[in-house]
Amino acid sequence: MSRLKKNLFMAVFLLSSIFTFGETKELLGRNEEWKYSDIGIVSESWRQNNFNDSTWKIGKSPLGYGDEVSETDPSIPIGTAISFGKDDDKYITSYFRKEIEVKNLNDIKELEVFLHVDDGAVIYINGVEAFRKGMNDEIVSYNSVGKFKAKEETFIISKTLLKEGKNLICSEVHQDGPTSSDLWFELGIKAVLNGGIKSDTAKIDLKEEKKSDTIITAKKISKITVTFTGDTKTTKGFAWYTSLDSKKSDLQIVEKKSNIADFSNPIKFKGTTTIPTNSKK
Ligand SMILES: [Ca+2]
Repeated sequence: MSRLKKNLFMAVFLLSSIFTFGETKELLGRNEEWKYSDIGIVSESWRQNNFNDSTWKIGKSPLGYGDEVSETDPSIPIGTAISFGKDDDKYITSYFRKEIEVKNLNDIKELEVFLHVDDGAVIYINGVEAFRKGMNDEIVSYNSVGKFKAKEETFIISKTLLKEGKNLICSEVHQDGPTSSDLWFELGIKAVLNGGIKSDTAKIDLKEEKKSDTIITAKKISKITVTFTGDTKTTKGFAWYTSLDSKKSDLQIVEKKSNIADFSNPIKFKGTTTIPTNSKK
């Protein structure tokens, strides 16, 4: 293998390894059953482990009312229609509880979360707020209104609130007002696992010895371009293309020693994101 070709192979392999959403394990499916309260205000201890939710109802997700199918993906029907009180004076907040089982916490690097909420939500893991969408930064109460304009998002959060074994996930979903016509709550959580990504997650076409525009098929990365300037042993430029729902991605580089890349001690770079003029999606 010529030096140039070898360099190119290394560069492209390493680039294919930046994908940090790589190997995941589902912790909470988007269509699982939740316990829920749809009767208005609840006790302040509703999101604690020792709260007695035996009188709460049980329903399959997505939960809500006013929409037969998801507004962002019409192939997803509502799982459970919940109550809302009076039509012109609906309950502002509805409450949801779910227990999940976590095994081998040490193998988990971080969490990939999907949330579709109408109109806003605060999510707690084991009684502590993990994140919120569509709610301002103030302390939330039953009467706090929200508006998550994007409606759905997939994003990464830290695993620090998780523990080995049983974990309690709680969500309070807020309407944007008492006459709002619809409510939607759909949450999924995947564990992003530590360790390497198998090299077969990226198929690299090296038959054509292109110096740039090398196309790979990897999960969620549609294309990587490599730019060579000056001494190729020390300097390379690259851009990677992800879909618009990847809000940001960072680059990790490791030396390839076998077919498994070891990411325990990578060189890390922060990337910048822009929408290219030639590929707007
Ligand atoms: Ca609404």
